[in-house]
Amino acid sequence: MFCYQCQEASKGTGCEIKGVCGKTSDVANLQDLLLFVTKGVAWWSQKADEAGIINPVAEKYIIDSMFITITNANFDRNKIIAQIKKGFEVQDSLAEKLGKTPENTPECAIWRTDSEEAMEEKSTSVGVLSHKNEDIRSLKELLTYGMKGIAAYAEHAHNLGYHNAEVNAFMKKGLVATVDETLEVDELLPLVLECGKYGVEVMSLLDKANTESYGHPEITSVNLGVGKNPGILVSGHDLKDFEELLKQTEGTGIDIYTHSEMLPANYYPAFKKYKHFIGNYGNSWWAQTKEFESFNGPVLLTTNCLVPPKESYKERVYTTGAAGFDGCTHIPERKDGQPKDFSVLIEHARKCQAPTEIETGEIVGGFAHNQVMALADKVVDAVKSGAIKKFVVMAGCDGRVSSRSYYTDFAQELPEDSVILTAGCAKYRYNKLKLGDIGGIPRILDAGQCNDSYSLAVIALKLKEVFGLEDINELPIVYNIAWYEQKAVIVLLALLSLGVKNIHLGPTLPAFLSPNVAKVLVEQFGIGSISTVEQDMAEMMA
Ligand code: FSO
Ligand code: SF4
Repeated sequence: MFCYQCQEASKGTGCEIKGVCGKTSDVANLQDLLLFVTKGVAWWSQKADEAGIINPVAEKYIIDSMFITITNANFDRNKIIAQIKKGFEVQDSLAEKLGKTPENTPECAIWRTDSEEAMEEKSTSVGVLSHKNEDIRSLKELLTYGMKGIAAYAEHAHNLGYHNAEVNAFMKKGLVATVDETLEVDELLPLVLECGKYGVEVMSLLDKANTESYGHPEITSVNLGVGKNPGILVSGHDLKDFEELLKQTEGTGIDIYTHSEMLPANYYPAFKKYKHFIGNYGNSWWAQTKEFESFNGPVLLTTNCLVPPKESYKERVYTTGAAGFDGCTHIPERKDGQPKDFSVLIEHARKCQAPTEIETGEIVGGFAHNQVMALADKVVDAVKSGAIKKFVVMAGCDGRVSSRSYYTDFAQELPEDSVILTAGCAKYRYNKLKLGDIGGIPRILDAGQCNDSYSLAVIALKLKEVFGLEDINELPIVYNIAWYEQKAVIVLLALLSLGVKNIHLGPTLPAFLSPNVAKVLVEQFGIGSISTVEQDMAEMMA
């Protein structure tokens, strides 16, 4: 195996024996093969588009498969093999509809086998290192990881019935580009930036899907304590799953709590009406090894980030959608427009004790674009009067490494006339600090999940308009972003495509950036790493 797609890549270069995330070498290789087959599906699907054949099954397959290969989503070998086989079927059906095999068909579009052994063997030769030139490899992987992020957001939008044909078309174009051996660095770079543009598109689509389905997030005090009933804890990002579970547990005596990236579900009007929705339990994804234990009841992972569960609570872990783990019960997909069936979780919860309280109190969130715009006058006045001197975007992901305490310290040390704009699980490094408010505006404004970084961009663009500025970089906004997995990659590319410059990215720069590609990002976009809190503070607050 060789994988370097996330921030925790072993030794800062790549995992080669086993993933730091817990992914075994065979699963890592099979994920590479799944991507290979998905590229074949993209190739056939593009040909079908050219021939005017509508093929939504292929488009959904691409999104599902890319999402499955995201860090910490799916560790289930059998599920990945089944998805590879499904890819062959999707390819065959497109080939049949087209009638003849076009010329110059790439290997990923014709390779087939029924045997697991042959899959294992092939899987070792189609991974990241199959690209020999390190800059080409770097750009193709950067593009691939950006598209994995797009896939995740497209999947959530799809589940709510929202689609964007242009995003789907770009996914195919991007995937096909990764198997085109003729493309040079100067042809791949624009594709990476184009990927960012579709990142904005897909986040906008998901924003529309979420807000039209569940209302605009609003300022909310989220309870951190627990009730007396047994509960189900929901993690991941999928709001449709969350809604269906809320409905199915109503009146059962089972309470519902959010964990990690599901926290922002508390901010949506449509979910507030459920009395058995108690609040948020615990912190960001990596704290689950302790917090799932003390929760006592079943846990539903709707997406990543799943840490390989300990035996002590593994039988309480359920997965659905792109998430999967060998030995954990998987809740099947919706069929014929019917909701998912969560009855096994509900039955399980009945036999469990109520959660053990690990904290009490409340945190405030719900500052997505609509809510912030409702406060626009206040915000603009505070900027004009000098009460707010800087906005600091600290969005992104959290992770396990101890050096991430940098972000807690950074938030704590920020001058009192600065406001943090956040989204994603990165916020757990500072969202429980008592940073106070500026004239009623809290100093930490949480817009929501990582995809709600879109809200932060909307807010920035609106402020640019209000202040009559030419360039988004003239705003008193600095960016100190933490990354972990591939959704943060698309958030970063999306910001670059909006023209945002001088983003600080930490805690370390991606291992998949070759020195030359990193140099381009530094020269063209001023991307920088982080150093010490003191030094970065001096630079960013200047
Ligand atoms: Fe975090 Fe995980 Fe949302 Fe990621 S829970 S790390 S960027 O999946 O997607 O922020
Ligand atoms: Fe390693 Fe990250 Fe890849 Fe897991 S996802 S194998 S931790 S680089």
